[in-house]
Amino acid sequence: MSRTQHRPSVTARRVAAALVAVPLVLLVLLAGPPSRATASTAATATPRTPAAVAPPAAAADVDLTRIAGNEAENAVAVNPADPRNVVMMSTYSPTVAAAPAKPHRPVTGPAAAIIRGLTLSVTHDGGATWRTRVIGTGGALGQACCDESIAFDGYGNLFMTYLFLSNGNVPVALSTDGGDTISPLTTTTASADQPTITTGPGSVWLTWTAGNGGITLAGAKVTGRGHVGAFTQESVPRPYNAGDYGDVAVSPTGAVIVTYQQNTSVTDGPNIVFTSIDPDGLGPHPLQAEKPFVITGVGSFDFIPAQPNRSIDAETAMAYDQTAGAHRGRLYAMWTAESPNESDNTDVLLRWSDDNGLHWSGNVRLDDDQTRRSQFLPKLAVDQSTGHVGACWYDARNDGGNGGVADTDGVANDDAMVYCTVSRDGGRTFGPNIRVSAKASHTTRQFNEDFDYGDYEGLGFGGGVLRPAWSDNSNSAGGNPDGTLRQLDLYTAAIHGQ
Ligand SMILES: [Ca+2]
Ligand SMILES: [Ca+2]
Ligand SMILES: [Ca+2]
Ligand SMILES: [Ca+2]
Repeated sequence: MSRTQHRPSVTARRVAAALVAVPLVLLVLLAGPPSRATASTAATATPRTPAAVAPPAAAADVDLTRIAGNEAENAVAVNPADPRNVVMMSTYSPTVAAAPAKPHRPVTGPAAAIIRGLTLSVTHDGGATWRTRVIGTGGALGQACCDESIAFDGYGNLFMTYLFLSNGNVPVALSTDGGDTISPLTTTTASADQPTITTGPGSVWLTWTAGNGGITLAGAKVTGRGHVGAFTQESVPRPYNAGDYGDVAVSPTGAVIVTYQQNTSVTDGPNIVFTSIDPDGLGPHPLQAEKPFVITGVGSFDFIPAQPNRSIDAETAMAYDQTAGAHRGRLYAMWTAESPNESDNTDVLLRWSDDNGLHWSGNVRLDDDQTRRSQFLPKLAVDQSTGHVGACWYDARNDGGNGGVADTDGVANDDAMVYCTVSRDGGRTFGPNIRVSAKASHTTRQFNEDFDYGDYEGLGFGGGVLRPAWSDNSNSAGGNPDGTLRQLDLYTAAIHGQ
C-alpha cells in the first residue's frame, strides 16, 4: 500500500483517517438529478491563448451527483453492446474532518478525506436521464475506500474494482444489467493500491500495486454475459522497480501489457515509466521483464498549483485498437510530462506502437496549450467502434490570474477546466483541443481535504461519443448543494460526432 517510503499511501491515509472516530453517516440511496438532456456538442473552439477564453458552444456540463460532500476521482465505462448505456463513478466523501498531521509537512487546516463509499451514475438512453446512487457503504459490496475502476466487455458485462476501506483488498464486482445492480464476484488480493480493470476479447484483466511494491496482473476467461472464469495471477518478474499508478491493456489477439510509474522517494521526478507484457494473456507464457518506456519530470507525488494538496503523478495509460480497422492491434501509450522539471509546465504526450511496444512512434503532444501552465491527470480511451483515440485532462491554461470564468482567485495556474482531443488517424495527429468545462474549478484543503480532484478523472469513448467525467466545484450546472467553489460534484458532458 505504501506509495513512497515516507508518504503513506492514499489508502493508508484514508483508512487511518476513517478509523478516527467518525460519526455514523446514514447513507441512503439517492435519487438521481432531474432528467436533463446532455447537450449535443461541447465547445469546439480552442482557446489558444489565455485571452481567448470563450464560453462553450453549448451548456453541456451535467452535474451527475448533486450530493453534499466531495466526489473526486472518477471512472467511466461505455457499453460496447449498447453505447447509450454509460456508467460513471466517483469516490465519495460526505464530510470533511480534521485529520492527523502528515509526516512530511505541517498541517495548516482541516485535512484528509473520510471516504465512505462510491457514487454510481447509470444511463440507458445516452445521457438523457441518469440514475445516481451511493454504493459501497457496507452490505454485499463491503465498505469501499476509493480507487474505483470500471469496464464493460463485448457481452455487456460491467466489471468493477475498488479498494476496501478496512484492509486495501481488491474486490471485483459484476453487473449483468448495465450497472443497475452490481454483485460481488471475487476478492483478488490484500493491501493493494490503485487497481485498474479492463477487458479484451473473451477476457477481463486487473492490475494493481501489491504490498511489496510489485505490479500484479490477474485475468479470467469470459464466455458470455455473467459467465466469468476463475482469476489467475502473475507478477512482473524480479528484479523490478517498485511501481504504482498503473494501467493495463489487452490486444485483439490476447496479449496483455501493463504500465506503471517508478514509485521512488524522488517524488518530484524525474521518474521512469515501465512496461511489461504477457504475450499470450491467459496462455502459459508469463509477464516478461520490465522495460523502461519513458522518463518523465512528473514524479510520484509531484505538487502543482492546481493540485496543491494531493499532488499528481504521470497517470500513464495504455489502450489497444481492438477494431477490425486499419490500425487494429496498435498500442497507444499516454503520460504526463513536465519540462523543465519542477516548472509546473506539464503536458500530455502520447506514443503508439504496432509491435506491442518493441518500437514506438515519436512523441505526439495532445494539448495545444500555448502557455506554460499545467495539464494534468489525463485519461485515454479508444472508441472500439471506430478506432478513434480520445483523451481528456484537467487544464489550467486559461488561468492567467486575471479574473473571468477561468480564474477564481487572481492567482495564475491554480484553477482547472477540462479539455479533450481526438485522433482519427491512428494517433499521428490530434484535432484542436475541445474545451468542455463552462467554468474553472479550484480545490482547497478546507473544502476538498488533501484529495483535491483525486488521483484520476474518468473517460469513456463509444459510438462516436466522447464522455469525460470530472470533479467540478464551479457549480456551472447549478444544483451543487455545497455551493460554488466548495465540495466537488461529479460532472460530465457528451461530446458527439467524434
Ligand atoms: Ca517534477
Ligand atoms: Ca503545459
Ligand atoms: Ca487562479
Ligand atoms: Ca458533492
